Amino acid sequence: MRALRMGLAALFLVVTVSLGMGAHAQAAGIDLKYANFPPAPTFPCVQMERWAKEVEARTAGAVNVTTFPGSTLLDAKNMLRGVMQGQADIGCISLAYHPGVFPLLSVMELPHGFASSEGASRTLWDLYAKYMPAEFSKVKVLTMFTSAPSQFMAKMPIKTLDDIKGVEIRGAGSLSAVLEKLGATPVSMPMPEVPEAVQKGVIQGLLTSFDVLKDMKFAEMCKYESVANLSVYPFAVIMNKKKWESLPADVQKVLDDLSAEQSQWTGQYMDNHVKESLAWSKEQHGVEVHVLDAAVQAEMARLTAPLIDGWKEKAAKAGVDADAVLNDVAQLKAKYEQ
Ligand code: DTR
Repeated sequence: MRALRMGLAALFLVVTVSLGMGAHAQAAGIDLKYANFPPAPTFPCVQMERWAKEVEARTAGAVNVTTFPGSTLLDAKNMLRGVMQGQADIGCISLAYHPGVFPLLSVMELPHGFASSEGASRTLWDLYAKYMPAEFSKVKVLTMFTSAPSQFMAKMPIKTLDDIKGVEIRGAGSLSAVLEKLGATPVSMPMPEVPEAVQKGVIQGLLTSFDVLKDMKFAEMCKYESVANLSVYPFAVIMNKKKWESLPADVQKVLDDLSAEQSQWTGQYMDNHVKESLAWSKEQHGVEVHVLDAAVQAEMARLTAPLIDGWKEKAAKAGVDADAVLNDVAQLKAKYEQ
């Protein structure tokens, strides 16, 4: 009897110890390959490293994330397909690089006048969570975020619309359309190709957020910065669907619980980093920063407003309730940017 009791106690001990090893014990040894397209110092890669660290910590080391910045595993153009086919488990995509593929969430490329990456990133994530658009049905979305508002960085001063008339400037997707409406000559290409295009004189400048002045060294080549506060660029971090389905429920929960937080973290990081990058660029490279006059900014808003109608038409054709989505964007923007 005593022996039986001791045996039961030993069994109880074994069971509790193995349960106590942590909820992720069953998941030990999960390796995830995370691909990113721009260089390691840029914000999409900084947020990738933060995400990897958080996931490893929150799964008590059961999940190991190997990161591949700078197109070392997949480049910008192959990212979406590469993740769907499983060349990488996770990848970061810039929605603007895939015109027509995201009829609903491309709404975030329109000139809504977001003042911060945090406000725009949280709006983007809430929109995704509310609509769960079919355009992402073939992948698992882990998080979303946006760049900060887009500004001009150029080889020559830009103070009026005349200064960009016919000038070759880089913008991707809807940002190319913005440039076209403003009378510039838009040139579309993924971010990693832009430094060489500026160097070779293929383009005279670019339209994106000021973080790249430091992170991609544009401060050396584009000495004239103009604050225009044009559209943000939306990004999505996606995972191969089969890989996602193969993960234990407790690991899936850790990743799901991180989504909204990661979106906000990235927005906050970006907003702070833009300030830091501008200060560094002034100090190290003596860049000149001009805030476009209110009248010029108002004229830009007037010229780009028709892009919203263009989006509505395309979105409606894809079965999106465009007015409802635009209404949500306005409400979320007001909520997150009060
Ligand atoms: N230019 C946009 C968004 C963007 C802003 N900063 C970075 C840094 C690295 C890659 C992209 C971006 C874009 O090309 O997507």
